[in-house]
Amino acid sequence: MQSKQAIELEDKYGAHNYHPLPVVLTRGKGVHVWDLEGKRYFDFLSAYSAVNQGHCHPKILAALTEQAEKLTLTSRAFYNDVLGEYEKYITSYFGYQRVLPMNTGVEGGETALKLARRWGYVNKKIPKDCAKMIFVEGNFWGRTMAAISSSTDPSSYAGFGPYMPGYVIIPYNDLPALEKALQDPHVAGFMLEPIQGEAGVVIPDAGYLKQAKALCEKYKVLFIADEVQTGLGRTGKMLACDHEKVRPDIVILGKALSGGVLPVSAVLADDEIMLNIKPGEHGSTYGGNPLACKVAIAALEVLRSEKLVENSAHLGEVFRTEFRKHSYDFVQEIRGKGLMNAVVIDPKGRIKAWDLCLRLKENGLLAKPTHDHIIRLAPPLTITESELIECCQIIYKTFQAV
Ligand code: IF1
Repeated sequence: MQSKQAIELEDKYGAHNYHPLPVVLTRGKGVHVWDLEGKRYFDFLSAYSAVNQGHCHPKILAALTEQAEKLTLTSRAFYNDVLGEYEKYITSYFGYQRVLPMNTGVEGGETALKLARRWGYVNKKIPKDCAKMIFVEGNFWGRTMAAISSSTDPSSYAGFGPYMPGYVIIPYNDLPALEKALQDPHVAGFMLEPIQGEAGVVIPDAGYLKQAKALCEKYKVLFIADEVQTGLGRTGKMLACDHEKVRPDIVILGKALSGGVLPVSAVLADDEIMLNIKPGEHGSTYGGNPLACKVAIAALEVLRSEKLVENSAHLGEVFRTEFRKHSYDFVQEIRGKGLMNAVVIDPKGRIKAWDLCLRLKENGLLAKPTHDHIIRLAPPLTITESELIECCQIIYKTFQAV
């Protein structure tokens, strides 16, 4: 089958809930993917940061195939011999007492909200059904009704009402606005991305996370970090909150927790928060399945054994330094931390981000715009310095030709 047929099949039989770049991928290995015509690309999206360990990592696949031939799913109606091992591993890996295993990032967010509301009622004595959650403008944590109810992006929420009640939306990176919102004694939790991904790699001022956490402690509100995209080495630290030595009350992980092999997410918290949910009050058919647990252990081990966090920090500096050696009238800025970067294109400039991505594709590098004028540039954390320099040259050659 050629790319054209593959695209026609999706167009004819699939929901049109995406507008993909016109490339049909058939194979991935490390930092590279190949299309049906055999052309090789550098993957600079990394499946929205789900393949930090690179495509089809052999150690993660080995864990997958070994467990797949043994036992894939028991449901939580019974115990199995893998979940406890995984729970011990991941809680000591991140320094929390408990983990609640789920599948997708948004299920992790929903779980965190339920834990925060329940903690609000049990520990903060918020009156029944009065708990409030604070979110920030520009947030993105998934596509469920609870998630889009907190969105300020019409393409996420418009036309899907009515929305979840009990939400307060404040500006990102605005401590006075946060302190004002925290005065409400019915607030149970404050949830945010340490660096906003979908908003276009929006980095808050230094100290914002630290001071926001301190304000949450002052007003007895849970600080919930959505590290689904920023976590697992993407920003040059294991968790983006580590840049400010902030320990969230609840951490949400997803995406690269499985190295892109199957959906695995996790919510980390200590006993005081986690044990408020009693047996039968929350769960999921696949949550904590043995296959996912073995894959997640392998994915986390690879981050450490291949020093991907350090590589992300170092090569992130190299990337931004290289990029800044040239300037382009249609580029407003490059920004990022570690290997989570974005180029902001002048919306009134000579070329659209989409067309730049088409040209990058022609030159062998895959990236996709977010919000029309921002191009996210996020390769797998396994990229080598020489590969990164090669990619900088592709970007330079492409941008120069405009
Ligand atoms: C799509 C965006 C990225 C996330 C953060 C939770 C989730 C995501 C910070 C939910 C998911 C994905 C969803 C996917 C595209 C992608 C995305 F552009 F949509 F916003 F990465 F920026 N927290 N992000 O980024 O995780 O339930 O998807 O496993 O919906 O188009 P999920």
